[in-house]
Amino acid sequence: MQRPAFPLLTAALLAASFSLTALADTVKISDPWARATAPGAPAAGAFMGLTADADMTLVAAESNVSKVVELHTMKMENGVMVMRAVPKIDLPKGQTVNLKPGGLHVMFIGLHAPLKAGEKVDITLRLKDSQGKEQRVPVTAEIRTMKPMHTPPAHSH
Ligand SMILES: [Cu+2]
Repeated sequence: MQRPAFPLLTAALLAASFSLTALADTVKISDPWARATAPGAPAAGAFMGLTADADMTLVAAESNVSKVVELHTMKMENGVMVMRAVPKIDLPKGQTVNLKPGGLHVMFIGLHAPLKAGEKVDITLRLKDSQGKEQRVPVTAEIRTMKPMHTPPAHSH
Protein backbone atom coordinates (compact mmCIF):
# COMPACT_ATOMS: atom_id res chain seq x y z
CA MET A 1 0.00 0.00 0.00
CA GLN A 2 3.00 2.28 -0.27
CA ARG A 3 2.91 3.11 -3.96
CA PRO A 4 -0.26 5.22 -4.01
CA ALA A 5 1.08 7.43 -1.23
CA PHE A 6 3.09 9.62 -3.57
CA PRO A 7 0.40 10.38 -6.14
CA LEU A 8 -2.06 11.06 -3.34
CA LEU A 9 0.31 13.40 -1.59
CA THR A 10 1.08 15.20 -4.82
CA ALA A 11 -2.59 15.58 -5.58
CA ALA A 12 -3.21 16.96 -2.11
CA LEU A 13 -0.40 19.48 -2.43
CA LEU A 14 -1.59 20.57 -5.84
CA ALA A 15 -5.11 20.98 -4.55
CA ALA A 16 -3.85 23.01 -1.60
CA SER A 17 -1.75 25.35 -3.70
CA PHE A 18 -4.48 25.68 -6.28
CA SER A 19 -7.09 26.71 -3.74
CA LEU A 20 -4.69 29.22 -2.18
CA THR A 21 -4.03 30.76 -5.57
CA ALA A 22 -7.69 30.82 -6.42
CA LEU A 23 -8.69 32.51 -3.17
CA ALA A 24 -5.87 34.97 -2.79
CA ASP A 25 -6.04 38.53 -3.94
CA THR A 26 -3.45 39.15 -6.57
CA VAL A 27 -1.13 41.92 -7.56
CA LYS A 28 0.08 42.58 -11.07
CA ILE A 29 3.72 43.53 -11.39
CA SER A 30 4.83 45.55 -14.37
CA ASP A 31 8.32 46.22 -15.66
CA PRO A 32 10.40 45.22 -12.63
CA TRP A 33 14.00 46.41 -12.83
CA ALA A 34 16.96 47.16 -10.63
CA ARG A 35 19.65 49.72 -11.12
CA ALA A 36 23.09 48.50 -12.16
CA THR A 37 25.82 49.51 -9.75
CA ALA A 38 29.48 50.40 -9.98
CA PRO A 39 31.91 48.04 -8.25
CA GLY A 40 31.96 48.72 -4.54
CA ALA A 41 28.61 50.49 -4.45
CA PRO A 42 26.97 49.58 -1.15
CA ALA A 43 23.36 49.84 -2.23
CA ALA A 44 20.97 49.77 -5.16
CA GLY A 45 17.32 50.43 -5.84
CA ALA A 46 14.71 48.27 -7.53
CA PHE A 47 11.59 49.57 -9.20
CA MET A 48 8.30 48.30 -10.64
CA GLY A 49 4.63 49.04 -11.03
CA LEU A 50 2.20 47.29 -8.66
CA THR A 51 -1.52 46.98 -9.30
CA ALA A 52 -3.51 45.04 -6.71
CA ASP A 53 -6.98 43.68 -7.45
CA ALA A 54 -8.03 44.30 -3.83
CA ASP A 55 -6.69 46.60 -1.12
CA MET A 56 -3.31 45.19 -0.18
CA THR A 57 -0.14 46.30 1.51
CA LEU A 58 3.43 45.64 0.55
CA VAL A 59 5.04 44.95 3.92
CA ALA A 60 8.51 43.75 2.97
CA ALA A 61 10.78 42.58 0.20
CA GLU A 62 13.47 39.93 0.28
CA SER A 63 16.39 39.12 -1.95
CA ASN A 64 19.67 37.32 -1.64
CA VAL A 65 21.68 40.02 -3.46
CA SER A 66 22.20 42.07 -0.31
CA LYS A 67 22.37 41.75 3.45
CA VAL A 68 19.27 43.85 3.96
CA VAL A 69 16.29 44.75 1.79
CA GLU A 70 14.15 47.71 2.78
CA LEU A 71 11.19 49.61 1.41
CA HIS A 72 12.14 53.25 0.89
CA THR A 73 10.63 56.52 -0.07
CA MET A 74 12.41 59.53 -1.44
CA LYS A 75 11.04 63.02 -1.12
CA MET A 76 12.12 66.58 -1.58
CA GLU A 77 12.26 68.14 1.88
CA ASN A 78 13.45 71.73 2.28
CA GLY A 79 15.12 71.54 -1.10
CA VAL A 80 16.99 68.34 -0.31
CA MET A 81 16.22 64.83 -1.53
CA VAL A 82 15.70 62.73 1.56
CA MET A 83 15.42 58.96 1.49
CA ARG A 84 14.03 56.96 4.34
CA ALA A 85 12.72 53.51 5.10
CA VAL A 86 8.95 53.02 5.25
CA PRO A 87 7.30 50.14 7.14
CA LYS A 88 4.85 49.46 4.31
CA ILE A 89 3.52 50.62 0.98
CA ASP A 90 -0.24 50.69 0.55
CA LEU A 91 -1.62 49.27 -2.69
CA PRO A 92 -5.18 50.52 -3.06
CA LYS A 93 -7.45 48.33 -5.18
CA GLY A 94 -7.07 48.90 -8.89
CA GLN A 95 -4.54 51.70 -8.55
CA THR A 96 -1.10 51.33 -10.02
CA VAL A 97 1.55 52.27 -7.49
CA ASN A 98 4.81 53.02 -9.23
CA LEU A 99 8.08 52.31 -7.53
CA LYS A 100 10.45 54.54 -9.46
CA PRO A 101 13.69 56.49 -9.16
CA GLY A 102 13.11 59.57 -7.04
CA GLY A 103 10.12 57.99 -5.30
CA LEU A 104 9.17 54.75 -3.63
CA HIS A 105 11.60 51.90 -4.19
CA VAL A 106 12.94 48.63 -2.92
CA MET A 107 16.43 49.18 -1.53
CA PHE A 108 19.16 46.59 -1.45
CA ILE A 109 21.62 47.51 1.30
CA GLY A 110 24.95 45.80 1.68
CA LEU A 111 25.24 44.33 -1.82
CA HIS A 112 27.18 41.08 -1.95
CA ALA A 113 28.32 41.87 -5.50
CA PRO A 114 27.77 44.65 -8.04
CA LEU A 115 24.52 44.45 -9.99
CA LYS A 116 25.49 44.01 -13.64
CA ALA A 117 23.35 45.33 -16.45
CA GLY A 118 21.61 42.54 -18.35
CA GLU A 119 21.57 40.16 -15.40
CA LYS A 120 18.58 39.50 -13.20
CA VAL A 121 17.71 39.86 -9.54
CA ASP A 122 15.16 37.68 -7.79
CA ILE A 123 13.00 39.54 -5.32
CA THR A 124 10.25 38.14 -3.11
CA LEU A 125 7.53 40.61 -2.23
CA ARG A 126 5.62 40.04 0.98
CA LEU A 127 2.09 41.34 0.72
CA LYS A 128 -0.78 41.44 3.16
CA ASP A 129 -4.44 41.53 2.24
CA SER A 130 -7.07 43.43 4.23
CA GLN A 131 -7.51 40.42 6.54
CA GLY A 132 -3.81 40.46 7.31
CA LYS A 133 -3.18 37.25 5.41
CA GLU A 134 0.30 37.26 3.96
CA GLN A 135 1.38 36.08 0.55
CA ARG A 136 4.76 35.98 -1.10
CA VAL A 137 5.09 37.05 -4.71
CA PRO A 138 8.28 36.24 -6.61
CA VAL A 139 9.52 38.91 -9.00
CA THR A 140 12.44 38.77 -11.40
CA ALA A 141 13.89 42.21 -12.01
CA GLU A 142 16.14 42.99 -14.94
CA ILE A 143 19.26 44.96 -14.10
CA ARG A 144 19.60 48.13 -16.15
CA THR A 145 21.82 51.15 -16.22
CA MET A 146 20.19 54.51 -15.91
CA LYS A 147 21.56 57.90 -16.79
CA PRO A 148 22.06 60.06 -13.74
CA MET A 149 19.26 62.47 -13.01
CA HIS A 150 19.82 66.25 -13.21
CA THR A 151 20.39 66.40 -9.46
CA PRO A 152 21.75 63.01 -8.49
CA PRO A 153 20.16 62.14 -5.14
CA ALA A 154 22.42 60.85 -2.42
CA HIS A 155 21.46 57.23 -2.82
CA SER A 156 23.97 55.72 -0.49
CA HIS A 157 23.64 54.85 3.16
CU1 LIG B 1 16.68 53.85 -0.91
